[in-house]
Amino acid sequence: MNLIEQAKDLGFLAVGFSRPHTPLFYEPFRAWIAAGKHGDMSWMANHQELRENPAGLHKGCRTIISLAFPYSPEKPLTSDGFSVSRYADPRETDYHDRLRKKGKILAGVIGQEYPGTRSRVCVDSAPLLERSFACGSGIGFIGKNNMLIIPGHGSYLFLMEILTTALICFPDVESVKSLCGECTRCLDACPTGALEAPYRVNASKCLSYLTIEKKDGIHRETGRKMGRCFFGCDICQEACPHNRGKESAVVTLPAKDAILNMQAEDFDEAFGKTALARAGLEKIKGNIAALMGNQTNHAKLATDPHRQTQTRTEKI
Ligand code: B12
Ligand code: SF4
Ligand code: SF4
Repeated sequence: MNLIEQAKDLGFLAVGFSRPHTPLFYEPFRAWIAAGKHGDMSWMANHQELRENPAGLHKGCRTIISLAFPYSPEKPLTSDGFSVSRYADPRETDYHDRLRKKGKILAGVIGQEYPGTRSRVCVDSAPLLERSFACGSGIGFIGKNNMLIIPGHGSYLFLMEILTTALICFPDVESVKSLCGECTRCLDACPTGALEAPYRVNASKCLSYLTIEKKDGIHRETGRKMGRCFFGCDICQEACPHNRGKESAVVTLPAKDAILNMQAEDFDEAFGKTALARAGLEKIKGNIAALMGNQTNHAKLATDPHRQTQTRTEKI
């Protein structure tokens, strides 16, 4: 089986190729950082030279392969109607681990097709502008909500890249035309105004950032805008016509009070291997408290040993 056949066999939706040049949207990225739109995610401002010149991430890199992998469009619900983002499906192990395993299989295929070459798999783990490369490789377009959208599938997908020293030949890339047109549904739907303009997310206002990445708790004012979702946010994707017809939901979580009463061991046992572990139990409890109209306990959050986000680093 060749690389593309094997990728499809492993469940990938699309495969695209680029050379390791400056990413398509590097300048808007730089402006985004300069304007401080990355909130407390100081790691986003690091390694700008590598984001500009991704060849530095993998010595001798000659091809970047962008791959898109779908996740379930079913919204995960608690038994009493609260929810988390679809990407954090508690039935699945964290996508970083799942995709990395698949990526390694594909790297093996490349090694067989191009003996003597080396490949590196990246899933959300390196200073690499993944959406820019996916868009530049012709697998989809970037919507005004910033999401990489594949026509006919939508945006409920993860991105992964394989950086390889193999000089893979590919035809001239045909870019996918934007299908946003005059639509502004995502901007209109965003409850916090984080989508300040088309293609411009102010991360520090984004519920995904506030409920997962931000170290401090959430203020009551923001809590009111969270609806019933206590981890991540899918609102600008739910509003998008390219995800239409994917509004189903499934109960995969215990009731809210059961989560609030969990001890660290219970959480580790139930969700330790899922994407929910990134925020940690205390952050999740704080998020629930915030959407219920209570203030978060900041002191407790800062010392939660189960929270993974405080030391996030990107591998270079
Ligand atoms: C930091 C980060 C976040 C931050 C900041 C979000 C953001 N929009 O930047 C926070 C925590 C808020 C976040 C939230 C989410 N994230 Co996130 N995140 C990342 C990460 C690590 C870096 C993104 C980045 O570089 N941001 C900086 C901005 C400026 O760059 P950008 O997002 O690539 O946006 C580009 C476009 O705006 C474009 N652009 C600028 N001007 C213009 C003009 C035109 C005309 C066009 C076409 C494009 C364009 O240029 C930008 C720079 O390349 C990536 C993984 C990676 N290494 O790329 C995942 C990633 C982007 N996230 C992902 C996901 C799934 C999410 C959430 C859906 C999770 C959730 N449900 O809660 C939300 C979506 C929020 C949103 N609407 O963007 C996926 C996206 C998959 C997809 N289909 O696009 C990624 C790729 C992770 C992965 N490997 O799958 N995320
Ligand atoms: S993820 Fe939610 S808060 Fe963030 S930009 Fe989209 S709608 Fe707004
Ligand atoms: S909601 Fe409309 S404007 Fe926003 S990404 Fe989807 S098609 Fe584009």
